[in-house]
Amino acid sequence: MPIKDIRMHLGIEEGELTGGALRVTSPIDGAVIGNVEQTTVPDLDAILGRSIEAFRGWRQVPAPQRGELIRLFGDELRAHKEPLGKLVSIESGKILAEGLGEVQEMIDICDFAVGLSRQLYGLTIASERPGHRMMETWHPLGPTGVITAFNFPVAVWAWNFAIALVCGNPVVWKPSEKTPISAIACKKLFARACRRFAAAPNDLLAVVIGGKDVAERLVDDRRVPLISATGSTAMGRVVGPRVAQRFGRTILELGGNNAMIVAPSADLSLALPAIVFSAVATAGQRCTSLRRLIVHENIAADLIRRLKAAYQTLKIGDPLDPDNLVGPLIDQSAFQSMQNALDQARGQGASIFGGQRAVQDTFPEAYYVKPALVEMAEQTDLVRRETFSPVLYVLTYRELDRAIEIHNDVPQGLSSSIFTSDMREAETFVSDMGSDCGIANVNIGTSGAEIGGAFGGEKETGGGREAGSDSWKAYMRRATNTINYSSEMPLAQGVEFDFAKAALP
Ligand code: UN1
Repeated sequence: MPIKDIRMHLGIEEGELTGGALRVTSPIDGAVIGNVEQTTVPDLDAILGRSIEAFRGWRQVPAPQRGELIRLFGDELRAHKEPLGKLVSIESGKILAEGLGEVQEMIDICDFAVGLSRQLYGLTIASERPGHRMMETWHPLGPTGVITAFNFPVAVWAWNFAIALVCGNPVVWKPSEKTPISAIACKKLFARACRRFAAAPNDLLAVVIGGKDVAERLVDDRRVPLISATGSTAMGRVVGPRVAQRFGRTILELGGNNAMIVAPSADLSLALPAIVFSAVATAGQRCTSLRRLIVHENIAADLIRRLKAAYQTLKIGDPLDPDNLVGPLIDQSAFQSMQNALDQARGQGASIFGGQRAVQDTFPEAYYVKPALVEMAEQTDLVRRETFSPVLYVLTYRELDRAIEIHNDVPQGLSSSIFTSDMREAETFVSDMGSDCGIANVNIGTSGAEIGGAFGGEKETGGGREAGSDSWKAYMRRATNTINYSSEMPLAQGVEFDFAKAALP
């Protein structure tokens, strides 16, 4: 399906992709796929004003009805899964199966949010005073700023959007400058859902396309009580303090340096596909991509041999061709940082398999690479750093305690896994003494999390949680209500306050 057909299927007008100042290229071949208009700072100011208006109306719509709008949006996504998945592949470079998977992840979170819209539960709490009742109520927060990265151009936004909307918050979305067309498409699909839903105010969703100036303005604006930002730790270091400065809230989902421990009892017929998928899918450009393999020394040689054999046969090329499993890196700078990391590893005595540029003859303007296996003698600062590309460092261990120590000895804390058939090892890994990450898996890889769980991680990963479980609470404000239905006015903590001395009229 050529881009023109995709555009038409998704309801994007030709004029929306021409004449703008932001040139969008596909990482598949470097071809220009659109020139998109950017949002200016004054535009953003007006957009935020309209978002506040939308909030005033939307918070009055009962939550289960808000869920109905998300149900309709989920229907649009189901109906447009194919063209949207293709667009995601074209704009981000991930293989089509993963592009479609990303849209499925959007559909899943919509379903979750529909159910959630009837489950925004608060607690009731026993009051210490007679004739009193305490309860918690959850209220919409206000416009939610969502900043997303190129690697998951639509799913991560959808996690935030679907939940924010049922919680009663409009969304102002700043997608990556590398993937704005996917965002425009999502806006079109949401507009279709809104047309089938009379109670939807205008401006429940705004897409702001632009660079640093627009992002900074969004982050600093007091009208936006919550900023949910996904991207690098460097970005989070700027966003976090700026939002904190105005006492706003953040959900930060930043870098990962995800590891897998492979124990002697591991079923290697399961570990191998899990490693390959986690390390090379999305060309190693997932937050959850597997970056470190910590293998027991007794099985390391065998596992590395089998991994090399698997890596050798991986088909690299056009992500729209179903034969290929590895698409391109997003751009030249991603390629350069991968090569820099490999050069440094070489300087540290590593043995490197793969890592070279691939299919350059077919795609001279694009950056395809052979995924790399890098055997390191120890975990150096280079290994502790996240390089957003398919580089898998391999380390060995003798005792599980040491493996867990190596595992946790990185600044990031997103995803982790252990392959073992030993129940003691598995339970230790997910215990208080085990992985320090937000996601800790047993006998599956580090990537490809389901939306039902809370997604996010610790340390430099930023601490935020998105998607399932009770992540919704971050999108609402909690009020504690104490209700007196007695005819007395007792005070808490048993305080005796002699009102007679106050001569109340
Ligand atoms: C991301 O890379 O920012 O767990 C999100 C996964 C996907 C989401 C990744 N479900 O790999």
